Amino acid sequence: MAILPILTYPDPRLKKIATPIVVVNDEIRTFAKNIAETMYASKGIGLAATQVNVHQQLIVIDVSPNQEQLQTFINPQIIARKGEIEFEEGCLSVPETLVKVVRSAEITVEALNLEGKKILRSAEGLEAVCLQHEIDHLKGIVFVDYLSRLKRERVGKKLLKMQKSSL
Ligand code: K1U
Ligand code: ZN
Repeated sequence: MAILPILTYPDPRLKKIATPIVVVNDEIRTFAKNIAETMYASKGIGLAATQVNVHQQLIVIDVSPNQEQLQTFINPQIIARKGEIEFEEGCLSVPETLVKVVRSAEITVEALNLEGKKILRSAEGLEAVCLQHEIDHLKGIVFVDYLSRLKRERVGKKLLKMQKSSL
């Protein structure tokens, strides 16, 4: 297994649109293990392939209190939405930044599992928020894209400064 490097905003590779996975094979299953290990090592509750510079549609989440309920979604699509929820989100690609985002409160996601079988998952609360955040990553959307241009540029400058000072 391996811990993969996570891209940091405003890296332009975070804007790439991920392509669907055609065959769920051992290579995909190994990648799923590595991205899950990366999420746990980074103390995250989710991670999208885009964030580790793999532009294929795969996300992992674990919103359970003891982080013992890993869920992997391949080619996830939101097929139903209800209500609204505002949540202060974090992002492993945007360190030291929390942003309040309004999203759907309840969603149903259709995806493939690691056996390549179709699954449906209904989610609410933090799980729904996290799934929408990760599916956004696959579309090249980072949560700061919901901010005004001025605020987004401020976050970008702050992170570039942090990256330069850590070199
Ligand atoms: O995609 C990511 O960068 C992971 C991100 C997922 C996420 C957290 C919170 C709301 C939506 C999506 C994180 O795991 S950030 C770190 C974290 O564990 C966390 C931060 C704020 C609230 C709850 C958890
Ligand atoms: Zn994120």
